[in-house]
Amino acid sequence: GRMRSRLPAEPSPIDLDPARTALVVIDMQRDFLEPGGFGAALGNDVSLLAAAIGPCRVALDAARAAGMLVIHTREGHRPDLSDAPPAKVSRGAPSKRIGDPGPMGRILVRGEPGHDIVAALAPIPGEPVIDKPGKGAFYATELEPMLRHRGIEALLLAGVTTEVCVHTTLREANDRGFRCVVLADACASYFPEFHAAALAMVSAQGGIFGWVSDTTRLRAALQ
Ligand code: TIU
Repeated sequence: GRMRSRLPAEPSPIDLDPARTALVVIDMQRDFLEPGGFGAALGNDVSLLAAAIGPCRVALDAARAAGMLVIHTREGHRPDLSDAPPAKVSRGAPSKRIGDPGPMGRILVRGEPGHDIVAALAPIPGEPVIDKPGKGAFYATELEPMLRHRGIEALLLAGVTTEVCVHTTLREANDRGFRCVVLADACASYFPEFHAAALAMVSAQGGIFGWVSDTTRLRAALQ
């Protein structure tokens, strides 16, 4: 990659230095993408999230080739659920609650098969994985010092779901001064209308939360 890349985006192009930019792939876990996990237990059609897998792979390949820092996140809890707020565990009327046994192990629990990142997007050696108890990747994790130590000032965000964990992380990052680009096609939601609205919210008002681009434009910009 070149020293700086101009990425076409909404509401305006954004200049990125690959050495100071990180790709953050959020919660591309079996628990959200496959039947029998947390997403399905909440009553969702998990097949809607499959659309993000290919674009996440494009983003990973482009970021890796450009020598960018790549960070993966996973939402989940300790086996004793001591880090799970009771309000989160007891909320709603899911078919299975956090910690209950399912076909991919205990729902949303670290170390269980369902907690794994889908095989197509497996982290490679040298790529940090952030385990987070909340929706945002900054809350109760080491993500911020990890980024600061490496001089990162811009984030490319991908993963699921657009309006929940991607947006929460985006808002946390924006308030901490990181310039954020959401890669629209590399994100997905159980609610297509929420996906569209969440993206529109980012770039409205001159980019109130940041920029929206996609993996086609990212790949071209980083070549
Ligand atoms: N339910 C839902 O849309 N999302 C989550 O619970 N977590 C993430 O977005 N990762």
